[in-house]
Order: sequence, then C-alpha cells, then structure tokens
Amino acid sequence: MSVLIRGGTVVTSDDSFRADVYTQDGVIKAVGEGIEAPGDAEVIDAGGQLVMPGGIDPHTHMQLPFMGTVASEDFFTGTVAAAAGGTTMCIDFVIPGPQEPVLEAYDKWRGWSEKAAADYSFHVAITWWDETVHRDMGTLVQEHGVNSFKHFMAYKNAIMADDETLVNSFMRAKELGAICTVHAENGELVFRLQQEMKDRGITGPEGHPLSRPPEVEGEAANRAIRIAQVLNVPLYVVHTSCMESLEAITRARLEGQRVFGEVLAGHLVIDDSVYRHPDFEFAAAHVMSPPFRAKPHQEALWRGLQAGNLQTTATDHCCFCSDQKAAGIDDFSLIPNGTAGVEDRMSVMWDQGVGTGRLTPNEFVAATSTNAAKIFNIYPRKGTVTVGADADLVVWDPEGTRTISAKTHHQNIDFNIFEGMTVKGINTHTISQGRIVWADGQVQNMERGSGRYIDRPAFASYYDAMARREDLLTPTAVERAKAAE
Ligand code: URQ
Ligand code: ZN
Ligand code: ZN
Repeated sequence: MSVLIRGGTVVTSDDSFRADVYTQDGVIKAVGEGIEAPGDAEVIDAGGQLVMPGGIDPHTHMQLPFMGTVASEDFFTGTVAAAAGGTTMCIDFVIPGPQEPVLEAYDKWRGWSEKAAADYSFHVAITWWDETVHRDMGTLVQEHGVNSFKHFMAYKNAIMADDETLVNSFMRAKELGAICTVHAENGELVFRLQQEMKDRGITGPEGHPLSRPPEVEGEAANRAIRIAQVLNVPLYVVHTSCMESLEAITRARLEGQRVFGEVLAGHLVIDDSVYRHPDFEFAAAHVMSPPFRAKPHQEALWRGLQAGNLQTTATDHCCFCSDQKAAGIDDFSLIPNGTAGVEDRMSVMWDQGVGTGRLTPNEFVAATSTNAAKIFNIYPRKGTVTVGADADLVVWDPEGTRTISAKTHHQNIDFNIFEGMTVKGINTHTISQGRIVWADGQVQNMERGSGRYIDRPAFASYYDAMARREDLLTPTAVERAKAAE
C-alpha cells in the first residue's frame, strides 16, 4: 500500500516548502521534489494545496459513561468522523469511578477502543487515592505506554479529585516521568452555586454558566499550577475557557514554570448567549464544562494562542443526543455535560485562525497537531511530515469551503455546535496509517478495529534527574524545610 502526494506545498509547524510526499506501508518514505513512485502507488494531485500532518485531538471522550448515560459517539464512529475532518489521532480518557481499580478501568477502556478505525491513545484519570493507585500508575507508565494522568477538580460526589489526591498523584507522576493534566474548576463552588441557582428557581440551561463563572475556573487553575510549582512537576491545563485561567497559565509561564494550556475550538468561537436561547434543546445541547463564555474571553483565548501561552487545540468531543440532554429538562445540573467537534476542529481553526490572520499556517499545524505530539511525547512519529513518521496526513485546500451541519456531519449526535457555519479551508484528502480514508467527500478504507493504540513513552530522563535531586524543589520549599528542622 503506497501513496504519492504530488505537487503540494508541505506545511509543518516551522517550515513551508514545495515537495512531493511518498508513503509506503503506513510510513513516510520520501519528501522532496520530483519523486517517482512505483506503478501501483495511489497518486493524489495536490497542486495548489497544502500537505500537513494529520490533526491530533488531545481531548476526546468516546462512549464515555457519564451522568447516568453513555456518550453516543463510540470509538469506531468517532475516529471515522475525526478522519472525515482531517484528524488522524485522538487521545481519549480512561476515567475510573470512585474506588474503581485503575488497571481494571484501563482494561475496560482498551476493550471499548478495539473498534477504533484510526490511531488513539489514553490519558488516565486519577479520581481517588490509595496505595493500589500508586502501584497501578507505575504499571501503566512502565508497561502500557501511559505518560499522562488527568485530574478532574470538578464533578463533586463523582470523579472529583481533592487536593490530597492531586498532591499524591502529582508526586507519583513525577517519580514516573509522566505529565499531569487538570480539568480546572472548583467542584465545591460549582456544587454550592448549582444549589443556589435552584434555590432561586433557576432550573433551565441558563443556570449552567451561572453556576460555573470564570472565577471558579481561575481559582482551580491557579491552585493546580501552584501545587505543580511546589512539587516541580509539569502541568497541562485542559479546555482553558476564560481569561482567569489563561492569566494563571501566563503568569506561571512567564516565571519559567512548565505549564501548558489547551483551548477548545468551541470556546474560541461560541459565546454564552447560547444558554439564553428560548429553546431548551438548543441551550441544553451547548451544556458542557467549562461553559461557553462571554465574548471578551474568546479574544483573550485567541491572544493566548497567538502569544504561545496556549499550545494545543482540542474538542472535548463528548456526545449526548437531545433525548439524553432531556434528563435535565427540570434541573440543569442533570443535563449530561458534553458537546461534539472532532470532525470540525481543523476547518474551524483554519477559517477563524488562518483565515482571519490570527495564525500562520505553520502556527495552525503547531496548534492542531505538532504541539500535542511534542507535549505527549509521540513526536516525530506523529505531528510532522518527515521521513520515518507515521503516514498520517491531510491534503488541504485553503480555498475550499463547506457548511457545517448535523444533517451532513459524520458525528453520531443530532446536534452540531457549529451548525450553519461556512468554513473556508477544508481537507480534500485524509491519509491514516498510509491509507486514503477521505477523498471526494467520502469516507473510505476505514475498517472497524484497524486503529492502533499508540504507546506514549515517559519522559524518564528528565524526571530521573528531577526525582533524585531534592534541591530542584522550589527554593521556598527547601528553605521552609530547613527552617522546620
Ligand atoms: O469534563 C469533561 O471534560 C468531560 C466529562 C466532558 N464533558 C464536558 O462537559 N467537558
Ligand atoms: Zn473536562
Ligand atoms: Zn473532557
């Protein structure tokens, strides 16, 4: 199986140049001008188009059991929809329930994901703590290619990690050479504000953003960043949605702390007016956490992306159809939280990023693919166009347009938060593992189960040094310890 992409302009995160790309057996074999391919190679004429690394979405939840139901998108339909929009790898989440053995949860998710049709990997959430969790984190890093552990600071009485769990897990991740990620919302405040809204008789979807104001996110982001600072462990803040958490990330990065920020395509283009729509289905379809914010937050997030204080874009693709969202018809806190986006992220980011001059094509590649590959340690296997890399690619028509709609999308959900948006900049071809899986507006060659679980190695070298040298703790911590002697 070989593909020759001829006549395009290769765009990576740091370079743009005219070159053909030849792939064979799922690997990029040659990048250069005038490549002659063997007779049986499939040839794509990429004249006037760009050839970029396939998108990596570092934040999806296929078939997630959550809030009394299960997300409607599974690992097969979700990876197909992703490829239809130019994303060739998703990093999903294993989320153990309270007291659920971590390795058992991991095995369960691995079973569900066997149906995937494109490559994927898993962050593993630490939702509770005891010595078995400490042990299982080691097994996951050393035997299962996990190098990132998630912590939900929201969702009290469900999967919320308290500070004790955060500190224990962050220290264990550092020992193992793994990175910590957080969903940064103060779950205690959310719980209290939800009750307050209902006491005031606010039970509709408009109560959702009122119970999770930006300050609730800013507090948690800052707390996680400070805990990571004291423990000297890198931190990745998922779905940064507002100025308050962006400011916390920016301050930390200005001080040289290793903090990364992720922003969702949805949070960059959709505002909180959706929750005041008179139609319950429409408003409820937008219920996700953190909620969509008032317009000034979007401009701040774009500036964060442009300034390099936010590194990746994602979707938090977590689908619940209208009949599932209806669980909260009388109480917004019962509306399953989640929205879709895995099929539209790439075009929305090009249209609103490159199309408006906010991002260069190279910055687009960094934000939709390369940075996620680097942060989660699968670069240059993924996230670039170079000999030896996996043949995950998109052929991109910067002049092509399409209008986004639930009527035509491949996502298994009856709503699209980008409904009606006409985007300029579309993938005419997607190549996944060296197979052409999207061409002529059609999915092709996507076999159920053909996706691979991608191991992500720990950052052992950096961490071995860090874990051994006490003096690398922040000076204040060392001074405090000396003073206490
Ligand atoms: O919080 C998350 O990331 C998961 C549960 C998806 N739902 C959401 O509202 N973001
Ligand atoms: Zn989250
Ligand atoms: Zn999520």
